[in-house]
Amino acid sequence: MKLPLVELHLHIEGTLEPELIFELAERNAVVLPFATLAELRAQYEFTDLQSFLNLYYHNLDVLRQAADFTDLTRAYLSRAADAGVRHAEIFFDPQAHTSRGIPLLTALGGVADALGTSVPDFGISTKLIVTFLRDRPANEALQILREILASGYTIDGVGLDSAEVGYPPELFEEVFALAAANGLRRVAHAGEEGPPEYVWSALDRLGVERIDHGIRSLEDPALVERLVRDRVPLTVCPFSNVRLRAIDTLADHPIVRMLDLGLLATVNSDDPAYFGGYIDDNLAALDAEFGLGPDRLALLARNGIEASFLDPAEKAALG
Ligand code: ES4
Ligand code: ZN
Repeated sequence: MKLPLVELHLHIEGTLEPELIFELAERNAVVLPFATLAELRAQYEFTDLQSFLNLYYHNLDVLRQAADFTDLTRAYLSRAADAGVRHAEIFFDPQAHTSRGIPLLTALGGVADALGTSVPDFGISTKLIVTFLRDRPANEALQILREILASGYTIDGVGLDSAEVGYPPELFEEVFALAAANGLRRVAHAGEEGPPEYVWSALDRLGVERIDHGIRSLEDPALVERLVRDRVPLTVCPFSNVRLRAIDTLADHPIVRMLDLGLLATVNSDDPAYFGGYIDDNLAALDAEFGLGPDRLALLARNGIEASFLDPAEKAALG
């Protein structure tokens, strides 16, 4: 029996596989700067977060109509079902689309359409977390959140992503306060490339319930103590950390140390089309590298369930 997996750190835009880029380019008559899949794949060598983000935002140019967003999301759900994912809390970056002229509700509507039938079609329950690009103005994020709240679409939470260093969480206090006032769950990328201070700020100024990545928290023992005490989940993405050079090699990854410290660490895929695999691939590689064995693999699966935004009865039903 496959472990019941929960995916808590997955950018839907980061599941755009090279084959689908070419298919959508043809559908929408977009001229790509790459002639072949091999030429595109040759771009997937990253030196840091920004070098990845440049390609990630660029490739999104092929997503034009609501159906494109639906197809992208359904392709992810299909792959996730194969991995044993039973519940996914999915990030969606509105500004990656509005900033290039795609209407907010075209993009959001297309994703929401696919999520609306994820249980009957794929056996996966889902939540939708709208993530704001921290390297764009907080006012723009506020405007988009207000539009979503007025739109009739239901979202479950808000998050913060994109280039981290130089864009501390507290810039988004007003956005997160509005989200909290509307009953939305709150998460933020912090401590990916940025310092432990950004993790403190995400917790104390934005009131986030989970930290996305958070690997640099290990540099600050007082922060580790806080995260352990409050059982604040960290959504860790090993392949991402290695491919974006936050960690040298998988053998250097601190996931086992995090578990040993008592942190509520989970394993997730981030941008699987870019980083070499999905949640099952991440877990298999960690198992091969560290000999996790069935007990620690099961612990990681249980941590994912605990760290989710499901209610207690739904958590119990999963595992
Ligand atoms: C991201 Cl790996 C990562 N970090 C920050 N922002 C992102 N957006 C998509 N992937
Ligand atoms: Zn991420």
